[in-house]
Amino acid sequence: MMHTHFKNRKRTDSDYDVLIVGAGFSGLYLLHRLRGSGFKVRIVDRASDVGGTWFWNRYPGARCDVESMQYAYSFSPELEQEWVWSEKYATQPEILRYARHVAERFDLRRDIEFDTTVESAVFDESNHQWRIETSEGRTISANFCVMATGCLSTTNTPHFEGLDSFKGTIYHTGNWPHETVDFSGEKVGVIGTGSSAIQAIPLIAKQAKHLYVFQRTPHYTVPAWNRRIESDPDTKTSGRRAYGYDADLTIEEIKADYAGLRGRARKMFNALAFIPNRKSALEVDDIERQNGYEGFWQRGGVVFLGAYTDIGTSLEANETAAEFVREKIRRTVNDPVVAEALVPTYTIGCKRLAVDTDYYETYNRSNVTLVDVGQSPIQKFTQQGVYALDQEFTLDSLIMATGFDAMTGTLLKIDIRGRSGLTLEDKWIDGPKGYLGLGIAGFPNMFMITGPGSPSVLTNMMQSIEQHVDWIVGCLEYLRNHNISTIEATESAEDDWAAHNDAVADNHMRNSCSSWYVGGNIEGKPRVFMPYVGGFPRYVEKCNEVADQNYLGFTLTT
Ligand code: N01
Repeated sequence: MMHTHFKNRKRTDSDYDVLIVGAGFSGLYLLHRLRGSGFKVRIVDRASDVGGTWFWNRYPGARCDVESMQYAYSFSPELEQEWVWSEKYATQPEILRYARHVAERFDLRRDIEFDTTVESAVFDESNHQWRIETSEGRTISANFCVMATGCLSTTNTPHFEGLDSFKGTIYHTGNWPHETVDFSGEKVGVIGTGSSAIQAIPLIAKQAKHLYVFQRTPHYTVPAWNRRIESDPDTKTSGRRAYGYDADLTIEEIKADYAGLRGRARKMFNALAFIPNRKSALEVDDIERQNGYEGFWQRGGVVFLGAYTDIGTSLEANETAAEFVREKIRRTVNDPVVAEALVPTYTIGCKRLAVDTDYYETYNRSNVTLVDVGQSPIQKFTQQGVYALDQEFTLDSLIMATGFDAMTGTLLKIDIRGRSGLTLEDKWIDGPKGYLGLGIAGFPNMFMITGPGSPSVLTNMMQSIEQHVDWIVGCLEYLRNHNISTIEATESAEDDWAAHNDAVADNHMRNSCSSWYVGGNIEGKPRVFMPYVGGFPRYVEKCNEVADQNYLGFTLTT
């Protein structure tokens, strides 16, 4: 293919028009689109293969909590039709196979460098180029740099006294070994009870001799009711319903109108197609309310929060949903003391709602012990295990299910310097700031995909990724067509967007507890509600307006 380099009199030749950091779903699609538009593009990724989060998170039970038919690209109708998901919620190995299939199908690998970690990215004002240095000592220059680095890609291992002395094996769910790990006959400890732990615990409990779960805060989780969904080759029809969403469509029905499903999803707050209840939890009587919750519980999945319109906005309504789940926990867990320790008291949906298979049931097993460290933190590690509640728990293996330095951690690990040597670390000293989660004032020609200030993690990521990629490609084409050499968010646009973000997050239930959404899991991280909680449709409308008005809120220079 002919590459149409950016032509501008101020430019000296760069290695690439666009350097993309990250070969997850964002980077792969961006490479495909930009190459198709004639740009010279390169991806670098620290991993040895494509897949991003699905490359690293290989712990037992890892799967997506967005249904497979929706957690898939929509940009290629052929790809949509030919790929066959086997389960309602795809496992990590299946999603990774999908990412590899996409890389092969669109011949992406020839423009990706694996095992390449970006150490720094510095904007050179003399020629308007980014200079990217890798840990291997290479320098790459590019006119534009796109951070497709993912929202949950830097693991968090909290500091525990004596951890280094522990003689057993330590794992992190977010950086799991590629070989099979067998816990048979072992005493295993898990620290954390977020989404990762909730998926891993039931499976590890079946294998380990004994499992100790160290829980600081109980988490709400709803059942997945996962099942196989592929067609039955004998009858040529699935006969089985693929979806709890969208009127229980089968795979065949979805594929017959995939665009319709996507279109309906894009109109939804979280970019997921499902049929929410249009009533307030407070306008119906107790019986109707319980039935409503039960119906959504039986559908399974994160759409439970759509059981009534005001679960996210009214504390009183939220409490009715929370109490419904608390009662489920009390009825599932046999030991009332353990059940009560598993019951969360904060608003439901504040921390990300988890989706599970047999999580609460697992605490009825005789080889599982819940160690409630909510009131009294883990004291220290020893060679043999961990001290908590003034007792020593001896362990062969320890699993950190302690999450991520979300949304900003990966960007801040790279030494990013914009105009006049401004570092991103200094710019974000009081929390991340940017325009639409896409651009940052002081950092021209750099884009983020699903960055802080965009709906990202509050939506079906596939939809948000495609929307950002399409916007960035449209923008780069515009700049090329108008012979523009730099684009940079203005500080006033950034300030206005931050004020709007804060206003919508202010009274939202997602902002009513400590979570990684607000950086609450990382010591010293400024408390800012990072994703945009105004909903996907409103956000897309704003992005489109900005593009339609020749990138209003950005400064363009020739
Ligand atoms: O991480 P988390 P995660 N002592 O931050 C605990 C996505 N995801 O990897 O709540 C003791 O949620 C911490 O306790 P607390 C999804 O978006 C998706 O599980 O801070 N405990 C918490 O229990 C998800 O939200 C999928 O008090 C400590 C846990 O560690 C995000 O990734 C699957 C501690 C961390 O939970 C992150 O999930 C998996 C300490 N010092 C993940 N420090 C699906 O698609 C932390 N904890 C299904």
